[in-house]
Amino acid sequence: MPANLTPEYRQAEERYRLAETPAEKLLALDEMMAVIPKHKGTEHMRADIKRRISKLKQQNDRKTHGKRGAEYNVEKEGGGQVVLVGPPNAGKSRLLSRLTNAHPDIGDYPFTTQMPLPGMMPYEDIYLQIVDLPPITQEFTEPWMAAIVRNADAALFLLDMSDGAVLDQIETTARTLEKFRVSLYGWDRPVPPDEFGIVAAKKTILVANKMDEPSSFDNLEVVIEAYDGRFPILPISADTGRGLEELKQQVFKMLDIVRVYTKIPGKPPDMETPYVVPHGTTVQELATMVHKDFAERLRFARIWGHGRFDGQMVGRDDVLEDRDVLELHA
Ligand SMILES: Nc1nc2c(ncn2[C@@H]2O[C@H](COP(=O)(O)OP(=O)(O)OP(=O)(O)O)[C@@H](O)[C@H]2O)c(=O)[nH]1
Ligand SMILES: [Mg+2]
Repeated sequence: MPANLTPEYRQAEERYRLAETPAEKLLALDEMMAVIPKHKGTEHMRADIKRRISKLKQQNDRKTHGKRGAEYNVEKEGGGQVVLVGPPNAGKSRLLSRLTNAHPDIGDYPFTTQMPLPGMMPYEDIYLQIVDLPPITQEFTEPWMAAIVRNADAALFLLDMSDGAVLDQIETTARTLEKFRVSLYGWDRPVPPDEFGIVAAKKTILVANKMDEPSSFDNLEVVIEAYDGRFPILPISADTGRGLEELKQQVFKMLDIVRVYTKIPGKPPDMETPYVVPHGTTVQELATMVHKDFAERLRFARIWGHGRFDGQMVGRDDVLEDRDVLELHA
């Protein structure tokens, strides 16, 4: 089966070939893994990359006798993973504490947060994962953050709007992330062309925080003027709660996921625990998630949902929409 490798993958492979240190090799391998097309034709290649990654990590562990710097990853949970990025004191941790059940340290000094902290945000009948991160600055940005941002489904780019230098905050954060080959783009705009060998372009909302401060209003005008074309800009106050409902809705939209409820023929649907899947998922793909036997044994399906008549028969390739109820027949 052809591997159909993309230019991004070829670039990462080239970086691996040119890498001189184990750390560079590991970074390139991580990138190869992130961008390699995931289908049957690349199965062996992916296994091989994984093997090389774990071998390098083992060597690394042995060499440093466990003294290497902290490294973290955050396992995905719920319908999607959204990271909080931004400069120090923007209110990332305060926002996490408002949206989720997590209890981060919040402080009026920079670098309060030193390691990732996830929390689960309820949204209607599902949970979305929000991950608080240390700040991003030109002088110091935790190296392990790049992998976490790259691996996330989307980002919230938080700004302290009471700060007169807010345009600098945006520039510095964006430039620093680009050094780690991550770019942020407005989720409702087209994906930008790859100019710098960017490995991951992340869907983003620019979240203008601290709108309860009087100085924030003028600064908001400035940010809108400069960035309205590039990012959706959402004014909020993590303190007063202003804009947080709108934020939740936009996060759900940005993730581009749908909820599908399943139903056994002759029984009422299970409205408690939907499957949360990427928009574009087909009837056949969902059926296979419900039970692997459906891969072969699915005869037909019926859908109750938006834009369909109740119990409409649909084909395997039909694309599911948010809140569809799906009845599978083997
Ligand atoms: N007025 C106002 N203050 C806020 C708001 N959100 C956060 N703060 C304050 O801003 C300071 C920084 O908040 P944090 O949540 O710790 O900021 P952070 O972005 O997590 O900072 P780092 O962990 O250093 O990156 C704290 O004193 C918060 O109380 C807000 O909406 N309005
Ligand atoms: Mg913090």
